[in-house]
Parts: sequence; C-alpha cells; structure tokens
Amino acid sequence: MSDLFKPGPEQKFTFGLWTVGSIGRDSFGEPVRQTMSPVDLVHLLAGVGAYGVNFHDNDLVPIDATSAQRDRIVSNFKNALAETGMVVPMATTNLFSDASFKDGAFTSNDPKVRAYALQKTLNAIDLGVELGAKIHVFWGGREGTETDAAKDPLEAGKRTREAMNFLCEYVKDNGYDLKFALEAKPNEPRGDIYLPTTGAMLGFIATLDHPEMVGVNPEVAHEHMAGLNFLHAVAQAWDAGKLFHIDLNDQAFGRYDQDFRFGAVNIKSAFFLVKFLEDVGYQGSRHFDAHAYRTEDYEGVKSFARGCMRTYLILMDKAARWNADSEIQALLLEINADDGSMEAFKGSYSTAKAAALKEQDFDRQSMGSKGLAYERLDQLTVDLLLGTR
Ligand code: DIG
Ligand code: MN
Ligand code: MN
Repeated sequence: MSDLFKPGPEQKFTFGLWTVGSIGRDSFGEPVRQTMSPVDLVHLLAGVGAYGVNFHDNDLVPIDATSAQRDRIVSNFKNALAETGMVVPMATTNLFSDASFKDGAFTSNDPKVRAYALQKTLNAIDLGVELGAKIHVFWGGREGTETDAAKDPLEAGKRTREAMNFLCEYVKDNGYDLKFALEAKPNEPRGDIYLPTTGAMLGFIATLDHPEMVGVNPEVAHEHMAGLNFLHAVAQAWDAGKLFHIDLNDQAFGRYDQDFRFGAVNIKSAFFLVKFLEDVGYQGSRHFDAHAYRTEDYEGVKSFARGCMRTYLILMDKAARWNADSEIQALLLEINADDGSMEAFKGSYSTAKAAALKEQDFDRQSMGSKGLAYERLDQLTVDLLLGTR
C-alpha cells in the first residue's frame, strides 16, 4: 500500500486489546485464532502504526488473578508500552462477561452484585489511571431487560445514577485527572439495554451530581443498530461539549452488532463523520472498536487494523478536497445565500421583534418553488469520493 496514507501520532488512532485480540468466538462458533498476550498485542498495534491501546480491566488482568500476578502482568505491559512508545488514553471495566453480571451490574436487582460492580470499577479505574488513561468508558452491556416485569426502569435509572455519582466522587477524592464517557447501545446482549442511544445518555448526564465529569463515547455500530444517523448523534454530543471519546467502526442497518472495519459498509456516512471531526478540530482518540472478520488469521487482523486507519486517512484527504472544491463551495454559498432582509428577526427575543414578525408578509409560493440543487451537490460529493473529481 502507498505511504501516502501512513498513520501518525497526530491522528491518535487507538485500538482496544479486545479488538485485535478477538479470537473470533461468536454465539454460533468456537475461536478461530489463538489468544495473543497483551504484550504481543501492543507490539502488533505498534507494528501497524497505531498510537495507543485501550483495555477492559480483564483484557489485561484475568478476573481471578492474584495481586502478585496482577503486578507482574502490569509490569510486563508497562515494559511493552515503553519499548513501543504506545500510550493508554482510555480504560474501561468489563461489567458484562462474568456470570455475576447476568442481570446487570449497576442495575442488578441483587445489592451484592451492585456493590461488587462498584468495587470492580474502583479497581479498574485505579488500573487505568496507573497506565495513564484520562478517560474511563462505561458500556452497560448487561444493564437491561428481557422482561420489564423484572425491573422498574425508574429504579434502574436511580441505581445507575447512584453508581455514577459514587464513582465521580471517587475520582475527585483521589485527585485523578480522569473523565467518564458513557457508551450507548440499544440492545444485545440484553433484549433491551437502558439508555439506548447517545441522545439518551446526554439526557441522563444532566441528572448527575457532577455532569461536568461525564461525557459520551458514541459508537457507529450502536447508533446504526437503532437506525440513527451517527453524524447527528456526534454533532449533538460535540455541541454539548460532551464528545469525550468515540468508537469508530461500521455496521449495516438492521443487523446485530457487527463491529466492522471503519468504512467497510457505509463509506459516505464515514466520509461526513471524518469531515465533521476534522472540521471541528476534535482532539480526542480516534478509537477503532471493531474486529477482523472471523475468516481471518493474524495477518488478516493486521490488514483489518491498517484498513481502519487507512480509510480514515483517505477520507481526511477527501474532506480537505471537498472543502477546497470550488464548484462544491460555490454551490454551498448559493444554497446558504442571505439577502439580509430577515436580519431584524434574528437573534434573541424582544417584544418589538415578535410584534414586527407577526406583521411580516411571506411569499410561501416563492419559498416553496425554489430549487435547492442538493442533487447536484450530492453527486459532486459522490464524484469526489469515487475519485472522478
Ligand atoms: C462495546 O462496544 C464496548 C466495549 O467493548 C467497551 O466497554 C467499550 C469501549 O470502547 N465498547
Ligand atoms: Mn459494538
Ligand atoms: Mn464500543
């Protein structure tokens, strides 16, 4: 592949240990790849040009490891980071694999499970901070139901709020330089998952004691599973100052969580997302929460990882071309033309402004008959993406 689209630290491309470390087990099949150690995965990621590596607590330290084993694992991991120059921008807690979380973690009906989930998260926060993480993600994969007979959604919300408030206080109490990013998903592995979309998460954050410490980690596949426009979810998060992290991958609509390589399905929506992130100057990690096809060996896994970053870089180039394309930009100027006749009605409210607006005549016929040239604009975009301009 050409060196033109070579990843560098400036893009902050990161992968979770669980992504390139996925051994291809799924609900209908056994693993197809051998397990690689976290140290080997760090070297694999460094070898393909990634900037950083993220992990769930148990991706790195097995749930039943002794403290001596934990210390040795962490020390070896730190050595691999030092040898490769890789960093750990984000960590997270696995609150979904162990059987004890079968009915949720923070929202479990069992108070012992809720307390254990908090304890596990405190330890995972400590581990992430020890390795340099500045963001801790919460994906509530088991926080949901198959029957609403089993759990009052109000109570589930209160339990989640109580846990998040407790954990924010823990970070403050320990003086950690750490923020939380909540990741939404509408379903799978639960029949329905609470707080199913990024928009729902944004509303929930406003109810917390320390909302300034909590943002969102939108994932392409998860908004697509809900049939939503991912760019619009990201733009709303950005507008609210809450885009603390982002999970990039791809996903066909109306399917289970496919976690495909970035841009593998919806190249046009991936383009508009990349253009948005680059236009607004997003400074966070570009995290690929995805995994290679189950058909692949580790050479295929490396192709997967390189492909995520390469497609992002190609779309960055396309975005710069779109922004510099004179025909596209001329069309945008035309579309957004403003003759200044409505200046009096812009901005904040006044009694006089409302009275004047009520007296204003509008020519609905002329407004409704105006052609907007969106077909031409979109075709110019498709031409640019297909390389014919
Ligand atoms: C799944 O999309 C979730 C988990 O892999 C993890 O908790 C989070 C971090 O990106 N994404
Ligand atoms: Mn996913
Ligand atoms: Mn994710």
